[in-house]
Amino acid sequence: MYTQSLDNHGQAPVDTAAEDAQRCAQFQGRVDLDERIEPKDWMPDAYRQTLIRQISQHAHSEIVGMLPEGNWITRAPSLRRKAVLIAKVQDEGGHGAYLYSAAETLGVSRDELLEQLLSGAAKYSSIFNYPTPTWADVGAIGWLVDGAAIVNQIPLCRCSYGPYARAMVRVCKEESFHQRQGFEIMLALARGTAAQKQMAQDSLNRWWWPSLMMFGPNDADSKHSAQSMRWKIKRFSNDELRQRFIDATVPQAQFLGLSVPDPKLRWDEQTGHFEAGPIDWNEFFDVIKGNGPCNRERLEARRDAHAKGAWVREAATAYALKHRADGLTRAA
Ligand code: FAQ
Repeated sequence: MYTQSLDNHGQAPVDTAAEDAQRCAQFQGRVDLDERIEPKDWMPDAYRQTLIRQISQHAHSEIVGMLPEGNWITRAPSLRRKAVLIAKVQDEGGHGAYLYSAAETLGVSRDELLEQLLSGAAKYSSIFNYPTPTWADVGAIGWLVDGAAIVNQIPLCRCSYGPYARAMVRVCKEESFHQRQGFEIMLALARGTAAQKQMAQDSLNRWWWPSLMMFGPNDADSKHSAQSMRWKIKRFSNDELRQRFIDATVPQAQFLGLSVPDPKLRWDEQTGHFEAGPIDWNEFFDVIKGNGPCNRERLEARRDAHAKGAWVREAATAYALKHRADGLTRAA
């Protein structure tokens, strides 16, 4: 399509469609060469919007993800467990903060993103809509949920968008500590009394299938994967990463002496992979539509925390304005 602007000063008309196609081709060329895209670089709008969607959903997941484990801070079974759990939950808050900052480099404001979360318009990971009724759930979250997060996020360290990739490097280091603390809780319970081992088994039963769902729908139903892989935002498909997680985690469950709650799970000698039974996708889609066991509770907790933090934001704004005014007075 030709567009001729009124102030073109008699020059030849600009073919914006052709110009855009050329820029898109150049952009894809940079991606294909594994060059990092930085905030001030030209990028197709759809690439920008895909990143804003994925990074903000990821940030919201970290923030909402503080709630299920935060529930156990006051009831951790020892001072050491309490200190470790506080540090872990605080790390998740930090991950949320880096990710909101990475999203802001794409031209969206943190206030806008928070509004989308609090209004219920934005998605966050399905996994955080499940309850944590026992201490073993804290172990299962660390072992399985952080374990799944690592499998998903290690390839994101090579994502084509620089600020997201760099944030992921630190996040993955911390997730690795989180996964180990979770596994260590499970190990202590699995080697404890019969009741403790049962508690560990029950939590594995609760978290196994939702952890597999974290990787997103099957490849055939994943509407964003093909384009995100062309742009090297995603490096592997949902099913590839899910399989990687199953292959790494089943032997860990065997080491713990716990049973994976999947009667169809079997080792396939030919492929060299564990073959899992079918996932209940109705449950997954129900949870992401807002009908999981804890969706309402999680959003209410976030809204309540946001409202109670209003005075902190007001005080910080007043402080920043005062210092700006002081600076201007000194400069004058
Ligand atoms: N939950 O076409 P795809 C953590 C949505 S962080 C909810 O396959 P995509 C750390 C998807 O958004 C956990 N929604 O989408 C921690 C899309 O909806 P839309 C979070 C999901 O983006 C540990 C639709 O389905 N990690 O655990 C889910 O290509 C412990 C179609 O799906 C990340 O966010 C889901 N599980 O692939 C914290 C990692 N799956 O937007 C505290 C970065 C899919 O069209 C304690 N994100 N959907 O309305 C990603 O890698 C990707 O976004 C996927 C989904 C793989 C999650």
